[in-house]
Amino acid sequence: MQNFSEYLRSKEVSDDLMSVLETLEESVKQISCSIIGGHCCKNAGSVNSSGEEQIALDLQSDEIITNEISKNSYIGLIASEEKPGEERVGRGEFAVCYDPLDGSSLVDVNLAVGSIFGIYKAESFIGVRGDDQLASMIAVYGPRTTILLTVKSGVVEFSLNKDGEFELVRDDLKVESGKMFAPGNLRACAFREDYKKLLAFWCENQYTLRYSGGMVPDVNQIILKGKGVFSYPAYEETPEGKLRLLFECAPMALLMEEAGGKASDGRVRILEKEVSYVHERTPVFLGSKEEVERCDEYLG
Ligand code: AFP
Repeated sequence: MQNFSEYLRSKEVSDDLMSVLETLEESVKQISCSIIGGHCCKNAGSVNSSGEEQIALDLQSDEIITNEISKNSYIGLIASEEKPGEERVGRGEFAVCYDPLDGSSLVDVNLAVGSIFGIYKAESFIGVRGDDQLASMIAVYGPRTTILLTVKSGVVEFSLNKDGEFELVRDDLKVESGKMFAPGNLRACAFREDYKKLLAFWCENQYTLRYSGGMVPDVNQIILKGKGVFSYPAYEETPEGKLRLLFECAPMALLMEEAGGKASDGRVRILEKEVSYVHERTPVFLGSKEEVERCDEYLG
């Protein structure tokens, strides 16, 4: 079984990018420990730049990643969902954006949560597109701690073993067709006939519902099962949608497209959208080609 570094070497990833990814791998190991440690479910008494209540684990996860990144001179720029804006942290040419703990409202009810990372070479995140990413990865803190990674040559899964090593457990993951849906933001149905009609299609065609309220485990499931669609549309109350382009949608979109799926905002590819503000939100539809095209048809 290849470990994380052996896999990267086998893909001839450059030494500097490998070092960056190993830093993020180490962060994930530490976050996994802090979640299992069970503390920090309490509210931190603060809100992030998106106006969302922070729990102590959000802040602790952010601190773990920021601390590990500070030791890596290849990384010069960071942006975190838990920080107000991008921060220059050195002269390195790599830029890492991350949602340190996505699904924090699920921690206290013991549901799976995750971390999301996008890796670029950029002087600023303003103006980048998801297509500019050199790599992206998500970590899932569930019964097992796993990582889905792409270095733009397919998608692979690693699992943290009892020796504290991530080992490669699945490679060349592909998303084809299949009747599974993860429909977010059902509130929008009160305002959007088109979303109601799309949901009716899925229900009338006996799709299997798989929605946890955590984007990371929900998208992870679609990639591992090789089928399905995750939807989170906008509506009057959230005209740009809820999910963040830079921290959540672009890294996931890269994984989905590398697995042969699609990712759109209902009109354009997520990976083509230029970031104009680090906390910018977007509607998002991720999954098999067929299902995302259906979302575009119904909602575009
Ligand atoms: P929290 O981080 O507040 O738990 O939100 C999780 C999330 O950002 C994403 O992981 C989910 O897919 C989405 O929000 C769920 O949103 P709804 O609560 O509107 O279903």
